[in-house]
Amino acid sequence: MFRILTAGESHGPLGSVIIDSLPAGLAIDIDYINNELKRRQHGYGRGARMKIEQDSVEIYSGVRFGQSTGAPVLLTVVNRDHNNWKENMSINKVQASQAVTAARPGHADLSGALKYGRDDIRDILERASARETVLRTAAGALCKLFLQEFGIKIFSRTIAIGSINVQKEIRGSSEIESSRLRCADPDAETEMIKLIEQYGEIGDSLGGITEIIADNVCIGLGSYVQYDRRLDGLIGQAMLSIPSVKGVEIGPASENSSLAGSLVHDEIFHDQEKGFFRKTNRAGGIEGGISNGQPICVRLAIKPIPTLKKPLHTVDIKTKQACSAQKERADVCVVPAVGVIAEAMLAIVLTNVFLDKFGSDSLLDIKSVFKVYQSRIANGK
Ligand code: EPS
Repeated sequence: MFRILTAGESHGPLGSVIIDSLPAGLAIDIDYINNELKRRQHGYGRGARMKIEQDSVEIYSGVRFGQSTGAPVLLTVVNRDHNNWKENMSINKVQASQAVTAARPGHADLSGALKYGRDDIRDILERASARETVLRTAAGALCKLFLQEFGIKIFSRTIAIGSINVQKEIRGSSEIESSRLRCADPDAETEMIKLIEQYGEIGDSLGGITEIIADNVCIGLGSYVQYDRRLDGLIGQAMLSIPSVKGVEIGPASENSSLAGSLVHDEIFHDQEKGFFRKTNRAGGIEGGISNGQPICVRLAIKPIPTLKKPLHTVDIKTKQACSAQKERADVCVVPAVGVIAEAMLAIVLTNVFLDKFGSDSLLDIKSVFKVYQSRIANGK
């Protein structure tokens, strides 16, 4: 079974990820993986931490002479900021540093400290931190390389930051990649940057909406036969596991909920050249828990991050006295970064269901099974 497992604290020496059951024979392009990490770090509204880190991977297993071998792949990413945290993150017992006791509303701080019985919230926030998503992005980059072998490409773009919405329908373009907010609407981008500046000045944070699209996905990934094999369910779980993501929609789901069924469902057509096809994609590429050959479209509602320079009211977990929440250095807006992380999560989910359908040991074998399947589908059977 394909799976990934990460380890590492935000200010620990490094993060690591094991990618288990990646098929053998995949060309591993380290520059591609590092570029994905760079894309995740990019984005106006990130805090000072992103000026310290220059994320890049080291590969320790599962790759030989530039190709995956089928063995578990171990990737690591160093936290440069660890140099400033050596004492505070010591593995060995040292003189205790100042414990964090003021829980931040909206973070894992209070529930985590109570659940794990810790009296220093740092034990919670170090692992709950979104720093962990650098490792998912690295694993997702390998999955993207795998999916590209079958023509599947994944994009993301910013749709809204705070109350400012993008008006243009552009995706996967160089404009998005060069935009500071992954947004190809320069007017909206200017307004968004102003808003992020304003919120940064007053010590507040901003959320938004991002869209992720997978193009050229074959028909038949996922299944309706069990609840935990439904592709939309798997995507929902993966997306909601990204810190700050609080809502997921497949296709224009909220809009569909207020329309008549006759206006929502994508009618089916057939001709010699195209085979079965649709003229619309209101299902967002998934029907009955299975990919239907249309682009998979996912939108995410992202909450404003909970670490605020303008702290909220809370309680000290030690003294139980009212106080202000812990002030940590923080980002103002993470919407562009979430887009890149969500691309990685979609790639991880699609790789999983793809390997489930077409086998998982050798890229060569998977390609031949895929070819036979594609010709059966092309014959409409
Ligand atoms: C994060 C807080 C900030 C973010 C961090 C996530 O880190 P710090 O507390 O060191 O300033 O920058 O994100 C990353 C380090 C990253 O690589 O994305 C949090 O509390 O979740």
